[in-house]
Amino acid sequence: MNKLRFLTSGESHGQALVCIIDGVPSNLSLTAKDIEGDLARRQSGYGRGGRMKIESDRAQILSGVRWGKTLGSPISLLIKNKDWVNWQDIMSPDTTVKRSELKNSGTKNDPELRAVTRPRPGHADLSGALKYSHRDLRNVLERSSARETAARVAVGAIAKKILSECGISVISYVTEIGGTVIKSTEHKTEVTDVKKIMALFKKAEASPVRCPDKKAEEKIIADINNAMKKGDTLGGIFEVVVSGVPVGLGSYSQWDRKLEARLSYAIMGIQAIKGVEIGLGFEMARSAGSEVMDEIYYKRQKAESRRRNKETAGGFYRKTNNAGGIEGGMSNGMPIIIRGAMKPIPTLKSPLGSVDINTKKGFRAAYERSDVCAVPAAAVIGEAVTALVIADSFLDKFGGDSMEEIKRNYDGYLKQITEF
Ligand code: EPS
Repeated sequence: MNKLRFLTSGESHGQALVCIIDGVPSNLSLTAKDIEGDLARRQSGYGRGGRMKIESDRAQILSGVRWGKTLGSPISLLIKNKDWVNWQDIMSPDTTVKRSELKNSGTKNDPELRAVTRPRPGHADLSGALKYSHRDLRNVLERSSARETAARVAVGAIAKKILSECGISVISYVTEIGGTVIKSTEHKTEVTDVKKIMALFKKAEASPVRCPDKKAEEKIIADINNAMKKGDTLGGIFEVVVSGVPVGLGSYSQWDRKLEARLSYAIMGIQAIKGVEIGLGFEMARSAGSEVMDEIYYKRQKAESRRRNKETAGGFYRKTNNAGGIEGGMSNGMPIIIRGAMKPIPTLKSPLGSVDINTKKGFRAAYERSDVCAVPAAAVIGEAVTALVIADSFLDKFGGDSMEEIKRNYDGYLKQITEF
């Protein structure tokens, strides 16, 4: 555990986001291009606000990579905030700047005029201010903002790269926004066919709301437009699928080594996530055991072909996948299926009741620029944090300092499982 460690830093309107990821093996091919794609995917999605028109996220690799290959040393990344130019005074780290000398003094960008004293219901604003003793809620909202997820997506792209070299892919799609659910049956966890899941993913990639069902997509876009007009916001559910996973990642032996536990932790760590399900999830609790346990079959030839595809539980297989690819805290060789439920964004145009922290008087909340729906982005972030946990579990099991060593260890394990 914790072979891969990372930290992110940076405020939403500060100069940049910074991340360091440690534990990436050497000789992994890596360039900034490998990270760019996911950063752009995270920025897209119908329902984002004006900020996404300002930013075009790029990760600059500052250390840990030489001539396109990782060194085995910590990798640090820098993602600059383009919006910073508009917030230099308000977000200045400099203590010597006098208000009178600030170029925006007296304008609407005046740092004092822009002090935030009205906490948004549902946001980190109030609890954060009380906890950290801040009189300007900006000191809370800048870091609690989902801007930080750009950094997690960047390190997640590195984790994805490790996994893809070992035949493991991590994809996502949106299954529900504002109560509209996709009708496609392929997304049901009973379905085990990776090709069908990949077809869903392809459709989601082409959808402005990452939704693989055209009819649902149209309704969702109309609902987002409606919410925008009403000054409201929408939440939803995304599903992340990991395929090509070998049996045996994670462990039953200790609570904090269980793969479901670690994945749930990572998904719940995304801003605005309020619920997680694995496989059939809550539906399982409403069913009889005989209806939902995935029965076990065996075919010798399957073992060989699966080994070639680097997707293996040996010759053992299931016809259903209600468990979502995890049993007893370990991957069982089936695709891993995890869902995250995102609440609607708490920054609303329509007024909600709150209390000013200075005057202690009630008010109807004021509006600042924000997103109406960020569920499509959350799906991409879900992929990133899932990839980080799976890559960490993979490195935990197959160890090694270089990609060559890891692949050798992995091949040996696949052989052992095939012959089991
Ligand atoms: C966010 C508010 C909006 C979002 C932001 C998260 O930013 P702003 O206040 O600058 O309009 O766009 O998300 C991002 C910047 C991003 O990169 O995802 C919030 O309050 O959480």
